[in-house]
Amino acid sequence: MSNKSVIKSLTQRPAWKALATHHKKIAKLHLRELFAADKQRGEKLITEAAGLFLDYSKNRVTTETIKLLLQLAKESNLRGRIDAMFAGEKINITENRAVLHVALRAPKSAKIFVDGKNVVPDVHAVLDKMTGFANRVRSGAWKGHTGKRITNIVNIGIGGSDLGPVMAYEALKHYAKRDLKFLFVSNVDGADFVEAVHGLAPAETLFIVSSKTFTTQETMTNAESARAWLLKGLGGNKNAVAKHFVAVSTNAEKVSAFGIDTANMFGFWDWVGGRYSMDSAIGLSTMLAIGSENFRALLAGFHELDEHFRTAPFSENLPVLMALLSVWNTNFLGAETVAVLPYENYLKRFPAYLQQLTMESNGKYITLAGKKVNYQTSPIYWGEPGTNGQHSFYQLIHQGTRLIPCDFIAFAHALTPLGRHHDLLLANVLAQSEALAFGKTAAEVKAEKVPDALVPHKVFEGNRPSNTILADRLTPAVLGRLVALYEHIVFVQGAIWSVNPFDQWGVELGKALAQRIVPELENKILPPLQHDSSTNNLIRRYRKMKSPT
Ligand code: G6Q
Repeated sequence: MSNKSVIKSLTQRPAWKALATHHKKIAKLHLRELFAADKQRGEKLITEAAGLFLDYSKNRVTTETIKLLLQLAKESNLRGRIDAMFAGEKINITENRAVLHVALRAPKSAKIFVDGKNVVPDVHAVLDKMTGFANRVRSGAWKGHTGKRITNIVNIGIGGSDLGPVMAYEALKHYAKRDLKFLFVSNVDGADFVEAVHGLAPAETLFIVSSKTFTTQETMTNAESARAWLLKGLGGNKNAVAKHFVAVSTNAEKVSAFGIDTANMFGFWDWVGGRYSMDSAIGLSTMLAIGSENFRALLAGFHELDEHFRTAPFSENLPVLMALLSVWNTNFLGAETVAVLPYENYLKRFPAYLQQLTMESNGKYITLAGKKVNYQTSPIYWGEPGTNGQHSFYQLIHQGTRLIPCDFIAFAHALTPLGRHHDLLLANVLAQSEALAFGKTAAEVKAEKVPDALVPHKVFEGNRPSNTILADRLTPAVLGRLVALYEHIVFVQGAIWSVNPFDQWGVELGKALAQRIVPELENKILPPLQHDSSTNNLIRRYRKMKSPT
């Protein structure tokens, strides 16, 4: 099927129809029955690539379900879509852009073209520039305005220019240079900035202003406050800015207007979407923390998973299978969310990172053809690290009225082994997926001599689907593979649902309305308000509350 060929709307694809019929047939099947019917199921519905082992046997599927889902991928022209992305075609059609985060981690020898130009040398030139800078800061060769070495690094950015860096810093803290302190400021709420710089010495502080556009309200407001804080702390000499501010951006003009020397600007390109940018120069704070070798290992991990995604048959392809299972759970089993549950404390920000990646990408009701969908698109992704979640919201996953498919992520080795902790952690993750799948019947509860009145409360229906991903240990390379895995899951979901995962028009309206409201809050004289009666009233009330006189 060529990339240009017309794809039927999703519910008209033969495989979709077949899946709907198939669903009726197997909807009542319990995971207990599926496992009883095939003693080897847990050894069959597995796949492994790039050091990630995936057990998807605890999903409510049969081999027929998988076959039909693979057929759906084919009818959705997934192959064509993948090839188009890797070939640098402008698949982000609403912004007329190529989508080439895969080029950010391509080896030097690779050739990836956008508008006839190989972009790989540019990618490596920026990486080399980042390396030179990171080495100077880490070694202390880079000095602040007063000659002191840098000990605090504050990344200022929001959305895609924040969530990746924060997540990666937390995830790879074990590999970080501990005499450097890293802080992340994103919110326009002044508390974020004030708390981040609390107790920091301006003479030892470096700000990285990370903004693709260099126009984002929150980031520019925080950057201005940072500049004022620095200048106040260093006696007001404007020359200090060049030693304490660097920028990651695509907008050299605005960077230079801010007072940052463009020699200290690290660039990227319009074919890198914000939420796909943690492995571009947006990862500068990550490289400063873990060093360039570890950063390159992270990129190599991404690339390994990219190659797997690009070349492995769909039936063994981790992102393809996980995406298809999520389509099954969402569109046929009616699941509304996916819980991502890493049993690795260093991954505590991974669910937050995935929220943007998944929901900003596929939270769309308009198809590539500009039509409204008649099916659900992205589920809500959320989660917390285990075992903490077990003592809060897992109750709902086990006995609530909703179906919550779970992705469990675990590692064979702890980065910080401590007594029995790791075996206990792993016992818990394995127990959770077992309990969710198989539950506990009334007969089993009664056999424990539970009083009759309590029996229904102690029954677990089970039949709750989950995936388990097991890897050796959380290294930079493994983090790269995990992030790439979810990036490509999102890509496959987008291809099935026929939406564009690479734009985000849905964030624009609120931004524009806020711009309009700012003067209505700030002006001394209240301008005539032309909102609805609720918004008008809230504006008046806020003004009164902030200055009662
Ligand atoms: C991500 C989005 C969005 C973006 C931020 C920050 O895919 O585009 O989250 O990253 O709005 O934008 P700037 O980097 O331009 O400041």
